[in-house]
Amino acid sequence: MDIQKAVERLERSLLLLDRTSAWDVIFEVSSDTDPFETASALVSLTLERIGKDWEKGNLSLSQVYMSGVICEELIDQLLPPKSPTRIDQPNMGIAVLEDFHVLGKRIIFSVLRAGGFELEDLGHGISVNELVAKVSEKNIRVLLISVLMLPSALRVKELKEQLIESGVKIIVGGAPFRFDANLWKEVNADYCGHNPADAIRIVKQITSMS
Ligand code: B12
Repeated sequence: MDIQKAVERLERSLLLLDRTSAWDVIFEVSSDTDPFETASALVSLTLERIGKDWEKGNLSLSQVYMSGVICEELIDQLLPPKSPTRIDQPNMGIAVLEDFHVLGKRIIFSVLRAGGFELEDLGHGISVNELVAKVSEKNIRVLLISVLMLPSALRVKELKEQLIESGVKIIVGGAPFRFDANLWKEVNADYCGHNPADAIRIVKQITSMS
């Protein structure tokens, strides 16, 4: 199916709160070769479009909210199961720093676990100090950070400063890093990814180096 048409159809279904037709679009798209990857990309593109329309004042926040809720339900039904084959790796964790946009973290968490990686879900809406405490308590060596708001993205710099001595590697992802391609370097992150495939590639790279 043409992805642009699928985005338009999914957007219409979400704004009408029509779960059945939203599911139909996802189902048709996910019959391709990599079902979860295609469906999560479709959800990201559609929510991004809805976010832009909200920014222009064409939609209300409640419409964005309900679209997010329905997408969470759809993604939950599609999430790949944890792989029984485990990979030898350093301790890893994932969190949404400060903000409450949880969908991206949920996708990255499941995709990595489906790929055989073990990682701790360190939560969302978490402050820099709380996260540093959790990282030390659980001896995390690779930390994945998902943020959707610019102020949260900027806090990564402070996080890195507090973790620099322990040598924890930070991988960042989420909308602010897509909007500004240099932001990850400005906040001193070690790596930046834009989708689940990037997350797997970067984690494999770090694992092969350790
Ligand atoms: C849905 C949504 C909401 C929902 C969230 C529902 C939920 N349960 O998560 C609700 C309605 C609650 C919401 C609230 C708000 N939102 Co909002 N929201 C969005 C929207 C439209 C989509 C986000 C989303 O879920 N996308 C789908 C997921 C799957 O995509 P994703 O998170 O980007 O993740 C993918 C990749 O980025 C990547 N990825 C993500 N994390 C990571 C991490 C790693 C390590 C890697 C490798 C990859 C990776 O992989 C994922 C899968 O492909 C965005 C628009 C946008 N362009 O993103 C605005 C947006 C993020 N929101 C915004 C704002 C301003 C708000 C509010 C402040 C609004 C308000 N006035 O109250 C609040 C703040 C809430 C808070 N404190 O966190 C702004 C942020 C602007 C900015 N510059 O900071 C945006 C960009 C909209 C806009 N264009 O202005 N929001």
